[in-house]
Amino acid sequence: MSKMLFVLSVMAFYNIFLALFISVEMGKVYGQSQEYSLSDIVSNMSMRLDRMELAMKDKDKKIEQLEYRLKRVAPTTPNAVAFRAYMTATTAYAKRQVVIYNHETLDIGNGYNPRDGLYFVPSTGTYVITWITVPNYNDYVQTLLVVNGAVVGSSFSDSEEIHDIHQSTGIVVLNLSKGDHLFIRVGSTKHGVIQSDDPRSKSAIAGWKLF
Ligand SMILES: [Ca+2]
Repeated sequence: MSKMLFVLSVMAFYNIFLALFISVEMGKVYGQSQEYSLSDIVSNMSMRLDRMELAMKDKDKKIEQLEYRLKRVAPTTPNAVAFRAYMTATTAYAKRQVVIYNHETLDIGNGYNPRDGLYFVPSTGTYVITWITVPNYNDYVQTLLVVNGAVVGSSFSDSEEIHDIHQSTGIVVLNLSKGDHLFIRVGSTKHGVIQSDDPRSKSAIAGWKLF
């Protein structure tokens, strides 16, 4: 009986040992597979981040190159309009006479005529019109911007009480339609001539279409 008990005890001990051994080994394998899996994920994410970082650097470089090219290439607008002309000599104008800026330096849109000082609007849009008037010493002159016969802007240059030049600049932003015409004319207040001999400042007109 005791021998039987001994054999049973040995068998039970063996079974317990076997179960423990298997569970420990399986635990090792399981643990290792968990470890590999996490490591793989981290490694994979790290590689992806590296690739994304490289791609972003590449895109940054391309954006930088495009910005550089944009700075070098002048914008081209099919409907661009701009003009500028100035007076080449000091001229005596009567009251209400149209001022003629006889030297055209720019006329994109072909709207300005340097022979009569009239500007015909080549395309409808919002425009900036500006003009500089330089009075002679001790002179004064009012100049007006006239569009389709209506005064829409005024500027007054006044050196009356001093032997000095006090030029004035008028600037008007307005909507214009194709075919409208405009010019600068002398107002009802004036004394003397409009100067344009001095290279330091010339009487001029300029305009451009904003949009
Ligand atoms: Ca012209």
